Amino acid sequence: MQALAVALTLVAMIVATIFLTVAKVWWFAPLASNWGSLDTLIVITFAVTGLALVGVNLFIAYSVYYHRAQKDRKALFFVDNPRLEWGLIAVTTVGIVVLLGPGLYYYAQLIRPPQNHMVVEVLTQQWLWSYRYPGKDGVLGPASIKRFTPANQFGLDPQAPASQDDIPVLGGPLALPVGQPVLLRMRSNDVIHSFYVPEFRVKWDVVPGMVTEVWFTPTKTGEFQVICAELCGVGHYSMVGKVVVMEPDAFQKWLSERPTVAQIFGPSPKAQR
Ligand SMILES: [Cu+2]
Repeated sequence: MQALAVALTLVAMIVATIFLTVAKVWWFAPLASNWGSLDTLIVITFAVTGLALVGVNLFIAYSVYYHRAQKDRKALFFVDNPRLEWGLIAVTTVGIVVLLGPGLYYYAQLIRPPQNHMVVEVLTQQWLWSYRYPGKDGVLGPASIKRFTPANQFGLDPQAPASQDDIPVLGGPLALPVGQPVLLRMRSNDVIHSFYVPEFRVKWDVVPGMVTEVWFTPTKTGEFQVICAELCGVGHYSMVGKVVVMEPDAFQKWLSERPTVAQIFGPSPKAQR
């Protein structure tokens, strides 16, 4: 009776799992970037791990019920079974190759931004998302944590020529033109954070002491949320930012209305000369 209850519970779990997956009860947020391939990757992962989950649990349910303890029944003992072991090795190998192959293919794309990408810097700190646009020269001026002050949270060098036209946006939002590949160069002022926009299928760690990069192309206009996906202190839950994807004209207008470093800090002596 006990064995039957355990076996039926396992079968009920398998049925519920398949139902929740096929009915898409918990599913991806609507896609708003070029990374639809990531959804394919996750579905492949669900298929491989799902087959393993169903197969293993059905086998356990079968074993628990049909080989339950009974009077006068003796356990069967055998030392090894090479055929069974080689079979399991083969099945596991196929599973790992199917999981790893598409993942590596996708990763190779993820780390190579297209030629025509624009660059935006992401600066994280407890518990704020900030951004910096390189301005007309397309070059981000130097920045260092050593220059950090409450008035200069990006640690910018306001004297550097490349900094003059940079556009810092403390506290966001992150505005982006639709259809334009963007490379995020991300750094942190304090601890590890993680840039996560579910609709973009982008989740990438921001690590103090280094610059991490990720790229994507937003494909839909609208507002999205950046969520910090790395537990980063007591304010982690509130580390939410806004991303606004605009038509290219609206984006250029938005950007031209933001003050540049030269306007915020005053023009540098070098630039005046
Ligand atoms: Cu964070």
